[in-house]
Amino acid sequence: MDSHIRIRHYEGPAGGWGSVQSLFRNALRSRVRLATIDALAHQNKPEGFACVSCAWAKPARPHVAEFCENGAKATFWELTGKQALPEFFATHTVTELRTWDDYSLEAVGRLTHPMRYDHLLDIYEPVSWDLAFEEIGRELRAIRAEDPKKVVFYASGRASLEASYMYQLLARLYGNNNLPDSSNMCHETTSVALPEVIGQPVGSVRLDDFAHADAIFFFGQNTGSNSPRMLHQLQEAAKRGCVIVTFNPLKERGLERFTNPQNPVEMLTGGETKISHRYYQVKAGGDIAALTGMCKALFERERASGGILDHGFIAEHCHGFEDFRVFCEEQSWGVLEKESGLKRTEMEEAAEIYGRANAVMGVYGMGLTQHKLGVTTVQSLVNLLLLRGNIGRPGAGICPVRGHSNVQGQRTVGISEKPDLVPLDRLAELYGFEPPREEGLSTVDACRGILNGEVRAFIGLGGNFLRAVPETGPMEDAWPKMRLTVQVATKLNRGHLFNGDVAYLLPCLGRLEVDMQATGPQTVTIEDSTACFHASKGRARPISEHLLSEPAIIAGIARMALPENPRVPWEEWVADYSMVRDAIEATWPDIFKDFNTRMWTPGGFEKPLSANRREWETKTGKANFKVPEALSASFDSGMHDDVLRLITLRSNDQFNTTVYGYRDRFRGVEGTRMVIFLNPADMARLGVAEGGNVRLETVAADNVTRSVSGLRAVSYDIPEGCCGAYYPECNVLIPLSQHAERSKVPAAKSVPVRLVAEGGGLQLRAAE
Ligand SMILES: Nc1nc2c(c(=O)[nH]1)N[C@H]1C(S)=C(S)[C@@H](COP(=O)(O)OP(=O)(O)OC[C@H]3O[C@@H](n4cnc5c(=O)[nH]c(N)nc54)[C@H](O)[C@@H]3O)O[C@H]1N2
Ligand SMILES: Nc1nc2c(c(=O)[nH]1)N[C@H]1C(S)=C(S)[C@@H](COP(=O)(O)OP(=O)(O)OC[C@H]3O[C@@H](n4cnc5c(=O)[nH]c(N)nc54)[C@H](O)[C@@H]3O)O[C@H]1N2
Ligand SMILES: [Mo]
Repeated sequence: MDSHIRIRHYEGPAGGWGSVQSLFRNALRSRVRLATIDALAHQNKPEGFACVSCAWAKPARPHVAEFCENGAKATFWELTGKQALPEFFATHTVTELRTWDDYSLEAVGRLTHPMRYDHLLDIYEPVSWDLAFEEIGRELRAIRAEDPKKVVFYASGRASLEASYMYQLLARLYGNNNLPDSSNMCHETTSVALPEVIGQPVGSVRLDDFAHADAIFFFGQNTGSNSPRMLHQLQEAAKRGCVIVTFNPLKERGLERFTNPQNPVEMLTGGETKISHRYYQVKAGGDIAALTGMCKALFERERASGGILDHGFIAEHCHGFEDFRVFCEEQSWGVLEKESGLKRTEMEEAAEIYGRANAVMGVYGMGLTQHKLGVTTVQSLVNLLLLRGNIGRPGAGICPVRGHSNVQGQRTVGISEKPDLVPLDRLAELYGFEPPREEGLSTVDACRGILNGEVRAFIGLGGNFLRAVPETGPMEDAWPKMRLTVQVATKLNRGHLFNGDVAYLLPCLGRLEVDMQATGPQTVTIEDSTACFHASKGRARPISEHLLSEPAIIAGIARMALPENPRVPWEEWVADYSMVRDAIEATWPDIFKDFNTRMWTPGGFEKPLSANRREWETKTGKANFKVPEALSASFDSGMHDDVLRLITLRSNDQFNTTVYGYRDRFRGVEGTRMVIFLNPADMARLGVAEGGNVRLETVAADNVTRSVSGLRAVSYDIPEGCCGAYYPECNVLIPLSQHAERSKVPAAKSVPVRLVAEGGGLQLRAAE
């Protein structure tokens, strides 16, 4: 094996000294600015700034240091002193940069100047903001005259409520609803599933509920890596006697044990809290079966001894109960065991824990949403909660854990391709125009449009669209056929290396930096995973004097691309963001009443949630039980022994396509991301040795070859028939057609693949 690559089992807990060491390494590598220390002290504090990492709730009474290992890494990454200056771009062609990996590209440092791509020289060259806006405006006007539906306005879930509101208005004034955002690859499944069954598109759990839950059921959410601040609430809950039950194919350290790095006693004594009391290694895509099994067990217990179901709640509040009961009773344990990968006794045991707990929360993440039947899976979890009235009372509820720090908020303020979710009449009235009513392009549809040449321009407000989407091979080939591509970003990424005829890379302020405008320093707002809104104020000096804020860039494009509209005060909005908040309040008066005052509420101010009042804004006016249409959420039928279900995963050292380093401490992998986690029995069966090189090939009916070579085999505690490898390296394997049926979220958590032995270091064992 190469000398820098190490694979070993990590024995420590999540948090603890490992997390402190990891932080120091990252701080050194990022060459952070001095402002970082000040920044960390104000992270997630009232009067401070909202972390740019995950969307987890920010408590009213924060810990002394209300940040986690990964939140601090995100702060270091943004406040790096390193710069990607024009001289850097002058000496590296874009073609050369395409040979760099994701880590090296972002590690160059913060973007400092607006840049325009020169096709002849194959380099990015500095350009003035005025010229940039002028040309982008001219190009957009030309396409608009042809057909305004040919432009996509993508947003990654980080931009503030203010920037997001302005961005959706730009798209609608331009003439389309083509507003996909990262949520289309993420919790869109939630936004489709929850309104049908509980009448609201977001979760019902608030932070306070963690103090009242008797049991918390986790499905497909990797807290230790992806929302580590939640470990504080979990640790407190576990110490109080709350039972935590996890359903996850992989043994994830952050869901097993935790040492609070902010607790000196725990750090010195090596004290750790066991997080999960039960850990069920469900098959990828097996949750519908597991949940059905639990419900079946509950019905059996109810019949035997009674006292299990909340009959009063079901009679008063629910619809579809009888059909659901019959469905569960009809399923055979044999089939449920096969589809879930769990034993009947395990499903019965989980049901018993559920049945004994007074208040239960269902928490979930990408392990449920990124499947063919993701919507059904989320609704199956709601079925379980409804049986005992676990929605709309303290300590209970459904808790989708969102990703990007403002992804939920972007949807709230109108970034959506679905016109039904947006008060278009209100926008029409406020701004005196006729908004487009036709459904816009989701991420998957935008990819289709780019592949078939219908989409002519792509504007990206943050993110790394081309790297985060499925089918990256053909997507990279098709991308340059667009006329115009514009990327608003803080750091260079691979998505910036594929360019349309006219292409711009526009650098913006990060949320941690002072945003100085005509009326003074500005504050922005975000919404967290528990539907609370917070103010966020940057404190660090901007890395470059040439940066503009996201609102300023949006306004700059809008003023040049759109006809004059005196009712849309782009310039005044940029000068004073409180005026954008007034506009948001005018658009959604119920949600954002007194926005400019309430945004300072410690812990955030709450968005009203109807399900918490047990008012069900569904078609039936009730909370709906849903009978699943199938028991497997995956694309493959599970019929062929040599087809594995590939889970594409995040490491502890990345934030989506941003790779901070090559150390996945919790999974014991160092020095490389090109690994595949396999069950030892599958390795033996398929003749693959530890550390051997393998190639993965997608199994799909369309005859397209999709493969990734040079992955090293690592034996791991994962169910037979499932394997894991990192995102975004493996996105080439995901066919665009394999997405969640109703939400169109790419099915990144069970890609049917075949494993092919490669030469070079592979020690084949004779197949038994
Ligand atoms: N440090 C860090 N923080 C992040 C991010 C990051 O990349 N790095 N990304 C942010 C974003 S945008 C998001 S959306 C969230 C993502 O956070 P998560 O929702 O935690 O997403 P993943 O890490 O992709 O996968 C979650 C878990 O699902 C499990 N899983 C896979 N398939 C199944 C299945 O079929 N059933 C079950 N029950 N489990 C399954 C996997 O083993 C994994 O542990 O985190 C956010 N926070
Ligand atoms: N195979 C597979 N694919 C997946 C997933 C998976 O689990 N498996 N997960 C999916 C999920 S959940 C998500 S959310 C998407 C993520 O998709 P995206 O949100 O598009 O991608 P990110 O990697 O978060 O974007 C990183 C880039 O954002 C830019 N950036 C950072 N901060 C700022 C800022 O403040 N302003 C601006 N303008 N730009 C900024 C930087 O240039 C950085 O390079 O990927 C999805 N793709
Ligand atoms: Mo996400």
